[in-house]
Amino acid sequence: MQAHQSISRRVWLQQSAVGMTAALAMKPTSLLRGDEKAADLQAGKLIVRQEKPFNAEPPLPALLDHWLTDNETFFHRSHGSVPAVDVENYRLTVEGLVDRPLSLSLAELKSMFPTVTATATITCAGNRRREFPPEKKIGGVQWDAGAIGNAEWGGVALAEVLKHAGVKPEAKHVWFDGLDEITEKDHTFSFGASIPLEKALSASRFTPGALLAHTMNRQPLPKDHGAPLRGIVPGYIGARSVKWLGKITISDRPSPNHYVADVYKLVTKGTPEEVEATSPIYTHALNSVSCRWKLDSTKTCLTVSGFALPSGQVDGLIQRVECSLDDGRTWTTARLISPQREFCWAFWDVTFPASAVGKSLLVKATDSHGEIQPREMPYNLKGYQYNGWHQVSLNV
Ligand SMILES: Nc1nc2c(c(=O)[nH]1)N[C@H]1C(S)=C(S)[C@@H](COP(=O)(O)O)O[C@H]1N2
Ligand SMILES: [Mo]
Repeated sequence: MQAHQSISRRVWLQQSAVGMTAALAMKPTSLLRGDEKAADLQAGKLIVRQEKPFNAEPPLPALLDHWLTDNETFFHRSHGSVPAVDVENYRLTVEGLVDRPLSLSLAELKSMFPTVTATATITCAGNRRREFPPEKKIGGVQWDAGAIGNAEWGGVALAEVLKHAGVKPEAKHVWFDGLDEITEKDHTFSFGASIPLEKALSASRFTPGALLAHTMNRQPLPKDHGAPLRGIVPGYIGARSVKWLGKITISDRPSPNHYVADVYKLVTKGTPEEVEATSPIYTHALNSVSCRWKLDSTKTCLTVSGFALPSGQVDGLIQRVECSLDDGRTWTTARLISPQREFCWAFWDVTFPASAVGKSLLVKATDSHGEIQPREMPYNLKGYQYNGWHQVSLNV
């Protein structure tokens, strides 16, 4: 216990030092220069935000290398250590308000239900946390904007498994429990999440409402990303996509797990009353970020590129991405240059005369549900869902 505390204290100190420098430098301009970040990535590096548990994000330019993020480039976000799962004896259990509780091996899961794939962007609710004003001293992993990635997930539709188990009429929520163990204040528990049953049973044109995934970009799901099986909930914050999934429980209420009942809520004071009265975050917010910029060979044009993510509602697409070099007085519309798909990010670029070098650039997006990014995101205690206009200084 003693050892554990001193390690986490050291990590915390390191982290807050990093957080401070970053936060001070973030406003009004970003620390992140496109070329430095690309060099980092060539060395095969993720930016480690925390060693234990391992939390890391790619440099921003690397996000744009492929619309489907390489598994090696995909951010890692874990609240505890990666559990050692004995795949031979692994069972997924389904219990609670069902007619037939299930206990399924991986082989059974794969053979009993059709294989489906879904392309979905997963973003951590804490992505861009360090852009909240530094005086608010928001704790937690100090993410820049790289805690996001897009992948083709393969597995079975959760709805099929639930149909097989037979969901009782009073059921309203689906709980997920991971096989990892998290210790906080002498209390050990698993990571958990829940989603409304309606989302679990829904299906859109491209994807089931939720997936039990065992592949990521057509490769076996990597250990760090939840092998042998994880939930994937397109359109929802990453915290609802439970890795190392061990148990599904059908209930008439949301999960009592810490990560549903106490955190991942937009609260400002955090009193028990406020937390209790606030519903859990489900869908992720509309967002956009500029990730790299480059002068052309004749040094007459500067091209800026980035990603934009529609809010996680069904059928959401990015409608418009706009950039401003004059603090939001005038805006230039960017081109959308990638596939556009529900629950997925889109890439964009915009070209300015070279005189843009040295200026500060703002970006904001609008989606097909009419959501528009706010200039600033109102404060919340845990620093979730930052989606204020992203600002960088264009230094080359
Ligand atoms: N079992 C378990 N599942 C988990 C987590 C965790 O700590 N334990 N972290 C969640 C959070 S907060 C996010 S953002 C995503 C990150 O998924 P990734 O590490 O594959 O990028 O996993 C989610 N699922
Ligand atoms: Mo997260």
